Amino acid sequence: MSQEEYRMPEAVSYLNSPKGWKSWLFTLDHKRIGMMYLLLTMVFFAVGGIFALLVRYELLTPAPTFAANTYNKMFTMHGAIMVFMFIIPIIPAALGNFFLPLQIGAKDVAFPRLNLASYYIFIGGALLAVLAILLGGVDTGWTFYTPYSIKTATAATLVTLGVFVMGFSSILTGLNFIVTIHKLRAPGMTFHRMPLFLWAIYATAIIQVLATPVIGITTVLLVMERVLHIGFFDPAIGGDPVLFQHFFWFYSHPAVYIMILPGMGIVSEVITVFSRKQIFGYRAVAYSSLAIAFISFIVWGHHMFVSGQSELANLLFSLLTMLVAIPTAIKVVNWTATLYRGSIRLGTPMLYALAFLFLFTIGGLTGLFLAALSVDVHLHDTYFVVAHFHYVMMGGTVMGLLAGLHYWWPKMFGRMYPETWAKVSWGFVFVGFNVTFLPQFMLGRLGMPRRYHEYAPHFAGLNQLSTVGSWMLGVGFLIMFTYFLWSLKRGAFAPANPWGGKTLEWQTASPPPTENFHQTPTVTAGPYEYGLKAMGT
Ligand code: HEM
Ligand SMILES: [Cu+2]
Repeated sequence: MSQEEYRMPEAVSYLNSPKGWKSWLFTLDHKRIGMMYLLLTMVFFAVGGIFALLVRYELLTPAPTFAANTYNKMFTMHGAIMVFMFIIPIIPAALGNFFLPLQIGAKDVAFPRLNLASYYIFIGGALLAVLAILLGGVDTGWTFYTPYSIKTATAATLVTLGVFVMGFSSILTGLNFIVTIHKLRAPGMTFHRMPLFLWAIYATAIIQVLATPVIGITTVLLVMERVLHIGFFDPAIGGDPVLFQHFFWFYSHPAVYIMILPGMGIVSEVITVFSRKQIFGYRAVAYSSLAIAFISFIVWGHHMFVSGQSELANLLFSLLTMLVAIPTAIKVVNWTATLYRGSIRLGTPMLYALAFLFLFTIGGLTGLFLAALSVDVHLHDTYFVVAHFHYVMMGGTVMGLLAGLHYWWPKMFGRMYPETWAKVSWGFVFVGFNVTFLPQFMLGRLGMPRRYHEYAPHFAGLNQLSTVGSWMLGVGFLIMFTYFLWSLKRGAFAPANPWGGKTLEWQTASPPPTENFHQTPTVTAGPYEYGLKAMGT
């Protein structure tokens, strides 16, 4: 197996060969496509972040600052952009695209042209959404609940069409990944030698393929109702608004696992490599991804406990929801057991992985509160729910993403980032996150509803704390943006394997050549065999 320890500055890699912007826009290289996804989704993260800061600014004081309509648009654009244009696509489409072929020892994904097409389909859908923002935005909330979403005069048609189009990108990417994993693994790379990131990507891809069509159909029905006045959801013309909620959550609950599973996959990689120890319970961690994917399809009704669905449905959905805690806890316990007596290095990727472990656990446990029927009646539509899903989506997925971004940055760009600044930024992000969202649990428990632009004066203190936290988060991300940018030009050249990883992406140069490996690697051991006869390093 070729082993290029140090890259010379002038070395040829996927980044500089071939040259020219056209070679990027029409590339079939999974690494370049992944990189283009990364750039785009990061831009959306920034835009969504600005809307978040505006929302928190409104809530700094109990009295209104912006008009109610403006506020409605701000939280809708924040939620819709973050969910559909950032957190659902980013890990699979950017990091998954980049690292799936590398980690199985392949030259590319199974269908490179389809991969590029998926990217442009995503851009097409995103453009529709951006157009909607330019035309004044949408005010329905990211959930587009009927009957309001049928009546609103804002650009709901465009946004839902955008979601429809972006859905195709997600489905096709999932399909591509499933086929790639089945067909293109290097000799010796059995399923049980696959890195856990790929098990997570595989489980995610199954959800992408099976669940996304449902949101596609739902948005089409909504648009048909808005444009052609066919009564699907509006009771005034014979429709059923609760039906919309069923359709919406039948996709959107599995979608929360499209968000979290890839983050869990990254955490499995990082915790193992930074503990220099075999992962505890490899198969349990791998299969629990599939179990989570399966269970995610049968719990959607937990978003609808107070919608008037039958008591029996409530009972069953409550019970089924609690089941998710089992495979989830299996993962958390196995990660913790991996840390036990490991030789732990607290590099930035590990700090983010530990943040994930801590924050995601809080998010998951508060999910169980919400899954308990009597408790949810009190907490539904309060800030408690907002805090819960930010602990899982930001405390979980975003921390996992940042772990992955720091872990793989040297591989992707061939440069190191400045470790001290990365740790400073981590401090701001971690503390800022908790200052922003911990008070929201308390606000919710005290009864503060979500989506209101003015509130009772006795909620002011906790809200101010939360807004200050959002500024700390902003500072943390600005520092991160700055050192990443700096590193692209000035960072030290990265060795092929800076962290001592055992998976295949570390066995090729940093950044990798276009064809990934000069010779197809042959795999003779599992991905984390520290202390045993190692693969390479
Ligand atoms: C241990 C696992 C989890 C359980 C038991 C759980 C349970 C729940 C329940 C019962 C609700 C509904 C609360 C209500 O509206 O009254 C809820 C809301 C939500 N959860 Fe979770 N959850 C879990 C994990 C996750 C994960 C991993 C994510 C995302 C990565 C997530 C994202 C959300 C979102 C986005 C909402 C609210 C959506 C909205 O109304 O805008 N949850 N969760
Ligand atoms: Cu759910």
